[in-house]
Amino acid sequence: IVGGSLSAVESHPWMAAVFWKSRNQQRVFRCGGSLIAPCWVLTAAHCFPDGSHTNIRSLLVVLGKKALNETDQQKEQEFRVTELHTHQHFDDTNNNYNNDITLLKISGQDGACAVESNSVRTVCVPPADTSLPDGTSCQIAGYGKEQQGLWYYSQYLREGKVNLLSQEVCSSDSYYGKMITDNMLCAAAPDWNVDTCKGDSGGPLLCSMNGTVYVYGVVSWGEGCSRKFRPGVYTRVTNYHHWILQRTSQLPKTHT
Ligand code: 4AZ
Repeated sequence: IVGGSLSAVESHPWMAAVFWKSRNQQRVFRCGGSLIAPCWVLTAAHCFPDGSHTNIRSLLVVLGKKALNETDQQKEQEFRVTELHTHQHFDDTNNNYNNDITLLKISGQDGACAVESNSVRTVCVPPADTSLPDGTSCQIAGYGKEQQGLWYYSQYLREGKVNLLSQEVCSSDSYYGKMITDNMLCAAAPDWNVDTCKGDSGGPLLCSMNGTVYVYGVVSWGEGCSRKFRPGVYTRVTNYHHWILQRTSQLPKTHT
C-alpha cells in the first residue's frame, strides 16, 4: 500500500497472507487474499502463474497476520490449500488479467477451517446486482510495497482509502482505454497519493453498504503505483457472486 497507514489485524480480520514454500522450506510471500467463508479464501488468479498446474502442496495461507516476518501464535492461524479454483476464463493474453479471480479451499490441523476470533473473521461477498456510485470511498489493505521500486514489501499490514472511479473515465484514452473490461473496476485517491502496489495483489478492496463491509474488489493490476491517471485496477467481485457461491456452497451445479 502506498500512502496508507499501519493497520491492526483486528481492523482487517479477513486478511489472508498467501505464501509459497520454496524447496528448502523457506516461506516466500506471494499475495494477499480475503477470508469469505471459514474454509475459503478469495484471491487473484495471476498470483498462480501455473494455473491448474500449481503445486498446491507448496502453498501456505496465514490468517490474523500483522507482520510478514514475525509470527504471533496468539493471533495467527495457518492452513494448507486443498483446492485451487481459478476462473475458467482468466485471460492475460491482452496483458490485462481479465477474470482475475481464484478461490482457495484451506485446511488446518485435522481438516479444521478458520476459527473466528478478534483477529480472524470472514468478510461478506457483495450481492450480484449491486453497483456502488462513482466516488464511493472504500478501503484497501495489504502487505505490498509502500513505494514502487522498493525491493522489499511492507513488513506490516497497512491500509489506505481510495474512491471508486467511473468505468467511463477509467476506460478513457488518457487512462487505460480498452484494457478495462466490465469485469474490472478502478479506484484511486483524489490526488493519486494512495494506491495498491506490488505484493498487494489478491487482497481486498473493501466497501461498506448499510454498515456491512463487503469485498467489492480483488487487487489485480495497475501501471506502476500511485501514478497520475493510472488508478489501481480491481476484479469486480459482484460479477462473480454466482461463481463464488457455486464453488463454496452446496448449491447444485446447474447446466447453462
Ligand atoms: C503488482 O505488481 C501490482 N497500483 C498491484 C497493484 C498495482 C500495481 C501493481 C496497482 O502486484
